[in-house]
Amino acid sequence: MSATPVYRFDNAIVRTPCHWIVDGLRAVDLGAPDYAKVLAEHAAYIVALEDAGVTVEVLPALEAYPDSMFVEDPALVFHEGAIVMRPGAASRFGEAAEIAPVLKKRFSRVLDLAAPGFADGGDILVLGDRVMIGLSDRTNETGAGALADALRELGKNPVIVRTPPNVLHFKSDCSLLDEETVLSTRRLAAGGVFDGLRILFTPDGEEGAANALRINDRVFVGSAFPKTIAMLEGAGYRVVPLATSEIAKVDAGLSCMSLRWRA
Ligand code: CIR
Repeated sequence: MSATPVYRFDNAIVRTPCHWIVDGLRAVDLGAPDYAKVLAEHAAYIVALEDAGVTVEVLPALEAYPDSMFVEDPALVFHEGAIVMRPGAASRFGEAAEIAPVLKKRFSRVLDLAAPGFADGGDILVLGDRVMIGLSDRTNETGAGALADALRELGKNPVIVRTPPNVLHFKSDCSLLDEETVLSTRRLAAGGVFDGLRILFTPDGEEGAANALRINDRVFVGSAFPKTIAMLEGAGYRVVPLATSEIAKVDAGLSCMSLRWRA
């Protein structure tokens, strides 16, 4: 385990949602998100980060990239440095070049994921002793291999795992709760990826709650998931419920909206 818990953060970067989020990528069309409501969810998320002791830099909206508010995907950040990713969706690929100069201002070490593979930050789960890279429709074998090399350069211990079919990102279905515990759907954990860790399973019908976010002494959880909230509170976690119903329409949850690190 690391000396400082991996969920200890004092800095974050977020990006203001652009108007074209209404055209954001989605696997199933449940209707377009309402822009004003997306802005409200995003604003509440920033307040929650600040309340948790995190200093938040808010980047301007990028109207050319509908999904650009989900800054977790084009980059990966650590205390030791940052990696500019190669997003696996064609409409999102250019987001990496937009975030790169921001990272160069904030980190002394910025590595570029080597071409030609692809990898999205949403497929990366950082644990205390290893960094899981989930293969998915957005992260291919070549990208995962290049990312493993970059992670080793930063002193990390990468492990390549599989995301089940029809799950957008590895972290759509799991999150870290503490260095011994993950929150996971049953379908993701069924492959044995979390063997050796304590697993709290999302209650049936609340699989969407799995993309929670541990920040310092609290866990952000979607407010539409009361059974998960009760389960986590019962297990002793301090839960901060946050509205995610609009961003859920474009397959997003609570980790996607920020890059977080300990400076
Ligand atoms: C996409 O499909 O790329 C966006 N609509 C949602 C991205 C969610 N990001 C994440 O889970 N890290």
